[in-house]
Amino acid sequence: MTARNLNIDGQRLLSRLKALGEIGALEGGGVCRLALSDEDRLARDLVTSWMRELGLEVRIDRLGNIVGTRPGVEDGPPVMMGSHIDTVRTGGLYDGSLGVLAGLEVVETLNDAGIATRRPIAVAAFTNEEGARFAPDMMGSLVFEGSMSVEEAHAVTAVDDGTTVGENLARIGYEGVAPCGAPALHAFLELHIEQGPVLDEEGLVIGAVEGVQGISWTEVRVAGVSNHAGTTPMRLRHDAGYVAGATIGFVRELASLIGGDQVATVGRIELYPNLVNVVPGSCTFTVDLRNSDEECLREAEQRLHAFLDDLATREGVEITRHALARFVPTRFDEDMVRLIERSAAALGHSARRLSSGAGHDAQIIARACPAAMIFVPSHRGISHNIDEHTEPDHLVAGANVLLGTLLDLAD
Ligand code: HGY
Ligand code: MN
Ligand code: MN
Repeated sequence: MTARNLNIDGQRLLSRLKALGEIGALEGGGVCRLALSDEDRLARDLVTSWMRELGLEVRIDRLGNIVGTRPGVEDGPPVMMGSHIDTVRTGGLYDGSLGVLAGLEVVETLNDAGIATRRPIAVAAFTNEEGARFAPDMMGSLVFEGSMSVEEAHAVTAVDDGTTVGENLARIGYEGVAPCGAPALHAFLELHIEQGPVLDEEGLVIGAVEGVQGISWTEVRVAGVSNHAGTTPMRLRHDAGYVAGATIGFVRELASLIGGDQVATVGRIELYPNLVNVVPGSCTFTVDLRNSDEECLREAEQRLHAFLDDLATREGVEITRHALARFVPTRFDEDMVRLIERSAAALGHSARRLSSGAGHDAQIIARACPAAMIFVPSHRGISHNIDEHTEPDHLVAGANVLLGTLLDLAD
């Protein structure tokens, strides 16, 4: 059998996605597999067992990044496929998992067909892509690629229980010994659900992703004065909750003001003491700003900072800001984007180019080697939501485009 008329085994891919989705399964659907949680450990155990069954050499680095490698006819830098298996608290079955499991499916298809590729092939599951529990997002690929030190990452504390990345890696038994940084890779491919509405609305199957928009995450801490909700006249208040509320409204207007594809979200908010009859004395909230244009993103950040400075004076509170994550817009390798388009056309799948609204490991690995992404549609553009859904045919189509593109790169 030649490599050209190979197809992945769709049922096998779908059953692995189902099996992985059972780890952290939520009542009523969806998945909660927060980074370095017990559910993440179980998922890691399952994925590494599959890697070993496929004969891959499994390597775990000091941040728990998992890489399974299949030798090529020649030595040298591998072509890597991969993504992440951690999820947000209200995650779906496919965000991240598809990219890792489709990589395993490509390997098993080549094993079944007895096909050896010229270059080695690797499949990666990067630690903590979501950044929901430990910021920044794409932490694992940042450390794997070398932009973030493993020591810095180990020291990051969780928003939920204050424990560190290092403590949790040790607790779940995934602090490996392999060094991090400066990986030797020939190319990197990530298959991922679009998580937006474009492919679904246009009735297309494959996205050849040209790049990822810029991302700015800020944690804002407000120190006001808690006081009695009934006895404190409005003129005497220093209301931390009001600052959060005003900012939520401000960022919505900021997105319209900046225009284009600017998006803005206050996703996490904690009031203290969070009681019905107490003026909030302190508050912590996050602001997520994104734009495909770096200048516009910078303007959005500057306007947010000016708004908060002015609000602090007017409300008589103290506001401190802490950058949780900051990524400039990324362009993927044009030749690889073309390979993806060619592979989709060869399989007869409708396709278009588009940019990614979500952050991905590929945008970090693109700093170490040529990288690109393949998207498949998200039903009604929904993701980071338990109703996240992608048609099985589309999942299989994406994995076949991954196989075709991988073979172009590995031979
Ligand atoms: O936030 C993101 O874009 C990604 O899901 N971590
Ligand atoms: Mn993802
Ligand atoms: Mn995600």
